[in-house]
Amino acid sequence: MTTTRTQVCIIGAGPAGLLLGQLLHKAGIEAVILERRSAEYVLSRIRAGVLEEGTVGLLDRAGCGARAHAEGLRHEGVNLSFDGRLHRIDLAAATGGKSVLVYGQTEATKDLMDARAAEGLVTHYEAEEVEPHDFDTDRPFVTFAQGGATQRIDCDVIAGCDGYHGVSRPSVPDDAIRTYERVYPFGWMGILADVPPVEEELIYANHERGFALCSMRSRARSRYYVQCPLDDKVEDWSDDRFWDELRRRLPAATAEAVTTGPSIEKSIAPLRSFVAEPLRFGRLFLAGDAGHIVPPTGAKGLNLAASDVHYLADALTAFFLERDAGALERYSERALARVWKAVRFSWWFTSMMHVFPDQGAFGQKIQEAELDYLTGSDAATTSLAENYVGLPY
Ligand code: RFL
Ligand code: PHB
Repeated sequence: MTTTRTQVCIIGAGPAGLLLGQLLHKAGIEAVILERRSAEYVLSRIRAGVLEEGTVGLLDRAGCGARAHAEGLRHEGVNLSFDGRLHRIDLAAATGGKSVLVYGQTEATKDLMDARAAEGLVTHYEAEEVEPHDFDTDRPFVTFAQGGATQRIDCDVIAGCDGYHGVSRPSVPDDAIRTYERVYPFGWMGILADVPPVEEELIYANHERGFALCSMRSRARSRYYVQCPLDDKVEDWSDDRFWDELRRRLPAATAEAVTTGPSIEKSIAPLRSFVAEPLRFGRLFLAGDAGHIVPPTGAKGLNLAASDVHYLADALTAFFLERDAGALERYSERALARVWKAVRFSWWFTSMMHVFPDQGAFGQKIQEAELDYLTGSDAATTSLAENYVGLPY
């Protein structure tokens, strides 16, 4: 077995792991990343599309923000559709000029991967049987297999950035962790197509047939979603069926303006709220989807991964450069305070926009009344807007 040493062993090369690697490198702290999949596979997962200003700021700090600024679409508003009409929320007016940046997770991930490669930093892709050990001591290590050989990385700290299905969280003894969960009784069927988006800004649509979302990746590439039953398969959704269903859930004028075209990607995502507490176990730290999941309705998942990484990079910098072990102790509490607010927002937005099995005509009317209130009240609009653009760190 070959043994090497680093300061931080990061498990997972998703946005959380890659961003943490860059921020640590900028601070002069060494890190190695272990990723189960190939780089191409990681880049083929179509996921988030909306970045908060704080997330873009972190990409800048990591030296990776240039393309996001050049190619991302700055949105100062977002649309809500309900009861056959479209209502624009002016995010900038409600938040003193804040906006969001529409820039695909795959692009941000690629920028982070490219920067890592340019600096010659080590990432082991297709690492198998990754396992964290002895993180309840101050000499943790991680083992993994590659090309049939087992390798060991000795480190000071392990960062579990390996997503919801990763190995880090399950390595923690059951009695040291508490989890909170809500599974929603529906999923999102998503489609990517090289057609111009129907509107300049996103549309979140409440409809009695189910939720729909009109999003985009660029002025020439659209990303659309419709709420679907959990047991639906991608094969159940021909392109024609998808476009018909999407249009039925939008106001008539918007539906008519939808440009359809062949899909280039289709997938179904289940919806879940999940939080693990705490996010620290001795020298093992969870960040991003490894520690919490939100339904995509508020576009918060990737942004929360970024804010965790912000707190974790700060704590690790204080630990390694200033010998401040207290910073590590405060990480979980600091990160979770922001996480729970985003979990609350995503749950609330999901509850207001989707058709639930038991909601009936009464439930539909209550949702419409809430949306009417939300769009008619400055206080309620401001509350939605400040959460949507992202709460401060
Ligand atoms: P990731 O992206 O899941 O990356 C974890 C990485 O760890 C690897 N891994 C392992 N590596 C080594 N050993 C193991 N045993 C491992 N197990 C796993 C995985 O291969 C992977 O590369 O987690 P990370 O970095 O925390 O990032 C989180 C985000 O990816 C996620 O929160 C967002 O995609 C959620 N999300 C959205 N977030 C937003 O902020 N805005 C959005 O608009 C938004 N839209 C979405 C979304 C997620 C979606 N899906 C499919 C769940 C839309 C959808 C449809
Ligand atoms: C996306 O573009 O994939 C997207 C946008 C907003 C969301 C979720 C997903 O809330």
